[in-house]
Amino acid sequence: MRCRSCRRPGVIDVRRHNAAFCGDCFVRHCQEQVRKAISQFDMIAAGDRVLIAVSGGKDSLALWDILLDLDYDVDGLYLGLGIGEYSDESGEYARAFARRRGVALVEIDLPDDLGFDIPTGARVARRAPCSACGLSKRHLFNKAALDGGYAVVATGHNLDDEAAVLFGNTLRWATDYLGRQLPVLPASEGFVRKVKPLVRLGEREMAAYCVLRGIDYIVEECPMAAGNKHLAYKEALNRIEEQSPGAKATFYFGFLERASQFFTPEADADKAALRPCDECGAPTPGKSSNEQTMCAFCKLVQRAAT
Ligand code: Q46
Ligand code: ZN
Repeated sequence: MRCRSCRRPGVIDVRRHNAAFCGDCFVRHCQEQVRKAISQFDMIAAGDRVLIAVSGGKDSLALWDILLDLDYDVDGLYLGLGIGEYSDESGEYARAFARRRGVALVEIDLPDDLGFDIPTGARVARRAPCSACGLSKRHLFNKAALDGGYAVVATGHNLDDEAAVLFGNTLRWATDYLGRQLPVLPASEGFVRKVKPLVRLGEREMAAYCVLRGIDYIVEECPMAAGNKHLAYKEALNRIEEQSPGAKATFYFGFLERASQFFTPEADADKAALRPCDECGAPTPGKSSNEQTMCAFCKLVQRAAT
């Protein structure tokens, strides 16, 4: 197995590209894939300040590293979820990376700053933990970006994540979600732009990138993930990929090229119907009458406080 670019001995093969790479060329390959994704989907414009949501895991730290090396102006945002040791440890990895690269890390701690943790918040709001968590992340990442004057929020969702989410949404024909499943969600009233620059790279590639670059990250999965459907979809797609290398990329990019436009009108209509939350001002599905409009995040905070 020789490196596709320089013919030195390869250290990783990427079956999807039918290619192997040495360490240096693999790091360049990852940078190139991120650069291509950014330009293909117009993710970040010159001068944009970027806030990257870092979890302490391999994907977000690798993406932060790559964006810094590509000379983007990018600060990190770490959200402490209050999930026991998992959160304590993942925060340490995010802080260690920021120290090592000498970059800024904004921190929000759910228990300290908002008075609840994900396990408790989910229980009192009668939501699944990942649903309460996803809701909190979406709300707080957007708010932190608006408050800090950032143009873009970047997340470390990779090709495996996006293919698994697409698979789940397709199985349920969740047309509203399908209309929003894009690598870029443009800015609109009350929302900053959201981008996923890792869509051209898989999970295994991000783990290899971190090893080659000496980036320490939390290896354990979040304990709340056990048994969730997302993992089952990932496993199913991994088995398909094993048989047909490239199947995930064909599935995901084929959707973007040939199918996503059929679902965007529904998502656009949903967006047009949003009204500001009476509590925090964030756009939320509004009521037609004079009833109070409260966003799902404010409801979660309210329930968790009682
Ligand atoms: S952190 Fe949050 Fe994930 Fe943990 S509670 Fe679920 S959504 S699994 S990416
Ligand atoms: Zn609100």
